Amino acid sequence: MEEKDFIKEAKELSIGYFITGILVLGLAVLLGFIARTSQSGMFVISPSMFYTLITLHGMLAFVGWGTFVAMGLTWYTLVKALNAPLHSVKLVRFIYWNFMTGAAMLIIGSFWGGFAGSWVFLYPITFHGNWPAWASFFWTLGVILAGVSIILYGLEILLTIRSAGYSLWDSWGFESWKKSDVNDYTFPIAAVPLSIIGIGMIIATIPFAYLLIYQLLEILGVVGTMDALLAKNLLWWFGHPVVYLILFPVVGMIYQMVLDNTGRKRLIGERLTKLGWSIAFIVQNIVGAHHIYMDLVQSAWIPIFSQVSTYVIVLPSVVSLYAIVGTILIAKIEWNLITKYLVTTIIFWFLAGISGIIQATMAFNVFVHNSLYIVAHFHTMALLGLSSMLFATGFYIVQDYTGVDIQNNRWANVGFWSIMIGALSFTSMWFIQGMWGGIRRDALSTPTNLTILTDLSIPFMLLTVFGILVNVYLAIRPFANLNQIDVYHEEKNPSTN
Ligand code: HEM
Ligand SMILES: [Cu+2]
Repeated sequence: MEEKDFIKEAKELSIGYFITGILVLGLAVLLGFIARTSQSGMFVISPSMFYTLITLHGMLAFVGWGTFVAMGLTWYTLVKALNAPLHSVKLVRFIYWNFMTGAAMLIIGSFWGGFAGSWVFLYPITFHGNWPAWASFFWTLGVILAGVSIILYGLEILLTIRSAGYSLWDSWGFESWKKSDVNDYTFPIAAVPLSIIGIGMIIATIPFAYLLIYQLLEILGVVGTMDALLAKNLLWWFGHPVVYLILFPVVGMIYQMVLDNTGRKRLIGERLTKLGWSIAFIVQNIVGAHHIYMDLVQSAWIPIFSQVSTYVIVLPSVVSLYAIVGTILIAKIEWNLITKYLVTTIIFWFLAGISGIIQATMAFNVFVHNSLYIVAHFHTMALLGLSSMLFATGFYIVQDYTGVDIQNNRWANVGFWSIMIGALSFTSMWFIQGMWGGIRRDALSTPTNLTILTDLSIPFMLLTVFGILVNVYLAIRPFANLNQIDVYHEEKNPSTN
């Protein structure tokens, strides 16, 4: 069957984001590795260099790879699920270039200017480091540009859904409130998480933008200082949902891939799943205060409310896991590198969810706040879990587009197992160190840190970095070989003449 032009176009756009993002990831993990090696004392960099490196590592890995590629792979998933063209290809290109400009400013501000306020740069740290004001300015402006791209991303999703003729309420899962028979549902399930994150990001980015613009004006000396607690609330209002900017598109990709792969039209438990998403529609934007339980000056109702709402937001994850695993179990899924990454995502999404619930519970948060336990939790989620699905979808599209076989490349399994073994090992060490009292962002690695585990983690981090570089190679190699393509296509669809 001839592929529709708009699907091909969306695929090209998604590939552009994916290839750019995976190159950024390759650089980001090298920085993380250098930082950890310095903690182990093998070769020591200055504390200010250490903080610059982890600041940039966090921003590049999380935003430059994670959210950027999740956004990029959204285009293909959305168009495929709706079977309708994007609202504006021009806007999608603008989002890309605007984001790239922001990333360049972040790199200049930190590498060159020495900005090292951590990737969340909690107010007012921007004003108290040993870096010049211009570095803070570049950093803040870079984040603002990324924020503008994120708002436009949300808008483009909603406009695409509208121009395909669907109701937005249906796209947010509310169809399940009105109709009890799943066969009456019209909105494709894979686009539901995309629409939820679209509206979620438009709402979440506004308070954050206020904070950023305020900070920019403060750097310029136009306004005075802001209340620090208010600033932290504005930051975390956005800071938690931005994690969903990776998770929700990834869930959409999983739905779409499971349906395509099993040849089914619907998931098991689709009504329950849509009900779950309709709850996420509201709750996604009112959980962020669980990051500041330890700010004891905050009115007590805020952390209590946040703990409850965080428990509630677990629901869409639980019903999604049920729907995905159920569908895979009753319909046969083809077992290959790509579905192996998909299943890995499901496993670590679940496991990271458990440590997430622990952190979200105040009684435990007292012990793990700002410890390496947190670092272990989000690397389990972002690296082992979500990055796996970004690899899966990215590889799938590149393979499909170029016709070059990635999944049977002899390096493919080397990459997969290096990342799995390496990252599972080093995150486990962080979990133990965190429970032992090891604090995060510690340039000097204090004695409470079980430093033996810091040393032991180095070979496993090296293995992970190696695995990621293998994946970078696998992703870009097909473009070097474009004249040898079609071998894969022919093997897959032998010509019928
Ligand atoms: C080979 C893979 C990776 C290695 C070796 C690595 C290493 C590190 C290290 C050493 C730190 C500092 C921890 C501390 O506070 O002591 C860190 C922090 C962090 N990492 Fe990674 N990481 C990897 C992959 C990733 C990925 C894939 C993501 C996101 C998608 C990510 C996101 C972050 C973030 C957000 C921080 C916090 C930075 C901050 O505190 O400002 N990392 N990582
Ligand atoms: Cu959170």
